[in-house]
Amino acid sequence: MLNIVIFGAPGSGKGTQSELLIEKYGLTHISTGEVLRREISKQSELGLKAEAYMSKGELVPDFVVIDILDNIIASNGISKGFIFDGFPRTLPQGEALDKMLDKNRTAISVVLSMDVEDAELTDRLIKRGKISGRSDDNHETIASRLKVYYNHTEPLKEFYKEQGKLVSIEGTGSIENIFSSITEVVDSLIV
Ligand code: B4P
Repeated sequence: MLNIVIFGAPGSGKGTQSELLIEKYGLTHISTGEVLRREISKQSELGLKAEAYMSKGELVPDFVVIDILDNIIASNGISKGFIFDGFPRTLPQGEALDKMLDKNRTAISVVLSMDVEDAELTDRLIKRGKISGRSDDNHETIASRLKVYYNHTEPLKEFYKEQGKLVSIEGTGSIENIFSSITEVVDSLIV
């Protein structure tokens, strides 16, 4: 199985590159952000809880997203592999993911860390907000999401570096060129 974690700050291109990866490698895409946004649009109990955090740029509590992940992995059974997009975002989520995969006798193959400067991240998210109308893509919320990223998510880099799974990807430039650096890494794992 090929299990890819696509990792990076908000706006670093995780969702964008995941779409290309699914198409090329036929993996099952798991985006916790998308799952949560779907629940918000349904105004489900989970969605209403999640919205309170997301609209402020905060992370949804670990136990909520870990539970979501556990259910998705269990209901998908054994596939060709997964792309984890936007999960894990905290150390406890990283530890939980290792356990969930281990339970299914598999493991993370690689963690692709998308490197992009803060000014570029903000610029991209502001642009996306104008098109998509996403309520968390405004200056104030973006600043808080970046702060949350550096405080809670970035420490995971060390966790994966110690496991020998972290690969840094230059995340600035054309979407095609970035994808081509990613496929170089992924193809080297397949052959
Ligand atoms: P996510 O949905 O994961 O979204 P994101 O981090 O904001 O964006 P992403 O990195 O996917 O950017 P994209 O490719 O779209 O999270 C949203 C929120 O959900 C979080 O803030 C949190 O509250 C909550 N959440 C999700 N997962 C959670 C978890 N595990 N635990 C707790 N809370 C969780 O790219 C952004 C823009 O840039 C797009 O418009 C794109 O077109 C553009 N772009 C991409 N690549 C580009 C390039 N190379 N050049 C120029 N523009 C580019």
